[in-house]
Amino acid sequence: MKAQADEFDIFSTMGDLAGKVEEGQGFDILEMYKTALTIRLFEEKVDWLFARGKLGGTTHLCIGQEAVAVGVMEALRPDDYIVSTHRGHGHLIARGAEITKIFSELLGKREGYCKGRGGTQHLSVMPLNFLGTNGITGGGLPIATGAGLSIKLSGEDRVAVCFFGEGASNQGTFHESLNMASAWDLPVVYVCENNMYAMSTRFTKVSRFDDVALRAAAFGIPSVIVDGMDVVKVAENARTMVHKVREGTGPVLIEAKTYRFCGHSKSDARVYRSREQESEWKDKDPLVKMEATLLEKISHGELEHVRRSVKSMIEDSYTEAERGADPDIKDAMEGVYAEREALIS
Ligand SMILES: Cc1ncc(C[n+]2csc(CCOP(=O)(O)OP(=O)(O)O)c2C)c(N)n1
Repeated sequence: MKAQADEFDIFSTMGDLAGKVEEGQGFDILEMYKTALTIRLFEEKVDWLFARGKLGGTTHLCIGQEAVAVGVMEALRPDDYIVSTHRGHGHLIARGAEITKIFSELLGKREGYCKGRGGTQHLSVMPLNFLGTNGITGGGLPIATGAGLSIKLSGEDRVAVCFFGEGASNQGTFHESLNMASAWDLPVVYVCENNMYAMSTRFTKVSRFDDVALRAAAFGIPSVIVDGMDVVKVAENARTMVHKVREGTGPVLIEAKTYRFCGHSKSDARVYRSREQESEWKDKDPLVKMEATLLEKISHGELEHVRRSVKSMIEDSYTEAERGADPDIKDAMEGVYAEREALIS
């Protein structure tokens, strides 16, 4: 039987669930910090490489948003699906991808996850069930919904997680996907990284409301708004929501309020927002918060050791990736067409 609207508190979100998860389910802050730091230093290296013309095209950095990727991944199993966005390096790293192979992909090397053919915006890693970053705003929403449908048809208790920005919630794909997922009770966790700006457009200029979570109510989808600068709050809420979806009650939406410290992509003078606003958000830097928590347990020296080892791992990974093979012109058509035998069988 169909769920009725009054079964949901549809005009409000579920509130912050932090602290309501099972006792004893602690988080390893040091591990989460190492992952967040890896994302930060990877992105800084990518920024550096672009500035020196060592990487082509463009890229979208997630500096400032690391806690969302790390906190959500904490709640997932290896067999869950992930669908990412154009700002996807953090999701990929938090999922456990190898740094060298990501660098190789960005450099267009054969050793890259997609043999250097996907680059930053079309990067998928099937062994990690990472269905790809995506250059199309809102393009991941139907993909994740389809993954949710495949899980449901197989009768499995996996979930599909879909990252998207608040800007993508103005795309038709958002509304179509959430409606279908709700109508068919699909196991999808929609994670909105609300960093307030889609390129230069502030969300409140193109929406009556600040909160994307309110839109979930229109589809009868439970939602929660979390502080996306606090990794523990993200992780606790994600665990609760993922657990709910795994039980088969249909999709949920998590809205993480966050901020990208850098510009939208390369060459962004950030004239659409003030330096004061940037500095207020930088005061909420998720890594600084994690460091403060860690320093209650470990010494400054130990923390510095962690920083140095992550930094040298990033440098070594890049050096190794750079030594990789450039694509050969004779392989240009490889992977473009199916083999004739495969088509016939
Ligand atoms: C269908 C489509 N329209 C426009 C663009 C250009 N574009 C690239 S990123 C972006 C903004 C996306 O904003 P949001 O979804 O909030 O993600 P954020 O960049 O803030 O992480 C736009 C409009 C695109 N890539 N695809």
